[in-house]
Amino acid sequence: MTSPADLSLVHDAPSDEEHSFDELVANEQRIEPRDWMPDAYRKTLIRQISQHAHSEIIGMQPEGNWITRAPSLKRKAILMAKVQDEAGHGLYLYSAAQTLGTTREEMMRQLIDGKAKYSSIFNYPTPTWADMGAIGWLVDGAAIVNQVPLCRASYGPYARAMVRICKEESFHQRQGFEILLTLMQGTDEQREMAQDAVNRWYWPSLAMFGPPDDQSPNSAQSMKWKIKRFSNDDLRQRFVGMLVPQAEILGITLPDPDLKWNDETQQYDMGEIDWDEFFEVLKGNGPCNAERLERRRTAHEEGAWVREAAAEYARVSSRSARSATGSGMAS
Ligand code: FAQ
Repeated sequence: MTSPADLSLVHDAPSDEEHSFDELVANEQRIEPRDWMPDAYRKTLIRQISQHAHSEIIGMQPEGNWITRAPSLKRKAILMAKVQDEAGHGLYLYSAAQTLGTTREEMMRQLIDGKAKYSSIFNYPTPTWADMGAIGWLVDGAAIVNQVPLCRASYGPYARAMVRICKEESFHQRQGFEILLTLMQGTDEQREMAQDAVNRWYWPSLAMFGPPDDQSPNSAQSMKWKIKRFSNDDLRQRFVGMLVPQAEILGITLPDPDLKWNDETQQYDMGEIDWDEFFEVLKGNGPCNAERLERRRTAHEEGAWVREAAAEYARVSSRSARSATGSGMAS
């Protein structure tokens, strides 16, 4: 007869599937859509990848605001290409999330109903052209620091999507830096505009990395699964270390009086982030949350005819392809 102690052993022993999942992760190999994976791993990935996709799609809005007002044809063409890239990133990411068993419709429904999260950063306004520079330099800069390690995420479709996304983000960051550099070499008014934009975007870009490690409920498990490779605070620190020399080249002041090099820790000490503001933005109370969601909702409704037409076109094309190969006649 099996004793209760034996039963608990039987229950706790990892199944073959669990064992091979753990081995793949431990050996830095990739989990692919058809592999067995723990439910919680699947859920975490759907959560993170769909939030990331929504961020790219909502993230088109603050910059989309400037497409018609970019100061030259060249700037307009570059900005349009950047915003299109962001749409593309959203689509790769939705596709990666779909490989985990969720649907595009479900994800879009959650976004439109205000039930899904997207990055806090996209709830801030873009009142001046310099905001395009600050978004490129700071927001895309933060995105690169956060996302390069995701190219090594344990889930194959996510990691592969991130490789291309990071290449494009790198171009985005440089175009933002170049907008700010041009403004900083211009008139006093242009320099003030650039500094003002950096003053407004600096702290929200630091908050993008997520709450401090001791308030980040998902980090420890995500790092064990090798989805995340570094903690929120480590990446934030790395980002600040990258910004300081670039700010010097620009001649821009980072708006943190407590920012200074610490010889002992070999990194920058920095001031306190306003976490109350961050959590308010997450609750939907940021300066532009309502506007961003409303715009997405309207675009979704106005785009219904495009989705219907595309679905109909796909249906008719596959029917004519079937009848051309004879399979339509056989059925
Ligand atoms: N905003 O336990 P953790 C871009 C939530 S793309 C809103 O630390 P986790 C490109 C978090 O979801 C920018 N919510 O969570 C671009 C969680 O809530 P939940 C997006 C945030 O997942 C540039 C709760 O707080 N990038 O910029 C934020 O381990 C220019 C507790 O947090 C990505 O999505 C936030 N900032 O770490 C486009 C990268 N931070 O889900 C246009 C992939 C945290 O439990 C223009 N994502 N939360 O209800 C990640 O690396 C991670 O998901 C983190 C959060 C680091 C964002």
